[in-house]
Amino acid sequence: MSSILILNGPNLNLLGTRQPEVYGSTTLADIERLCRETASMLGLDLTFEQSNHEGVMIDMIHAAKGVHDAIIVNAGAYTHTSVALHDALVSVDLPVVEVHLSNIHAREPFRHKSFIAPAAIGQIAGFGAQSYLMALHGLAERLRKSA
Ligand code: CA2
Repeated sequence: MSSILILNGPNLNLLGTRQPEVYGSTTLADIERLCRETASMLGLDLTFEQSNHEGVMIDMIHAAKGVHDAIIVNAGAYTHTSVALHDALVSVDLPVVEVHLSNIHAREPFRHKSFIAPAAIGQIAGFGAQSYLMALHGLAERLRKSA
């Protein structure tokens, strides 16, 4: 069974509690539940993590090597700032899918740049919690083809 790490970055623990006009009323716990339902339907093992700390996220990415088969990452605001997360994702040599709840390209200019994108096989943005489920479907197909 393929194993996927879903890694969430800063402030995503606040989802559903503030700024519902931007991020909706779905909480991170709701997203985790939906991801677990989809993963079990697709026959994927799932680890779901969140950290507000860049270094902790980097440690989790390093620890994924040899344990998980792919990473789905919503790096939150670190998406737009972190060369270190980019380098960590490249270093583990696993398929990475970048996800965002909002369409970062339709928001403020400072959100248009992603340091994660060059380390990823693809980016899904703008579909709310569905972005994560689409990433799981895409990876399931990719991992099935490469098995
Ligand atoms: O759209 C996304 O998924 C983002 O990664 C969410 C980040 C944002 O910085 C990125 O540009 C796009 C923000 C995470 C959630 O932040 C909250 C802030 C206040 C209340 C609730 C959530």
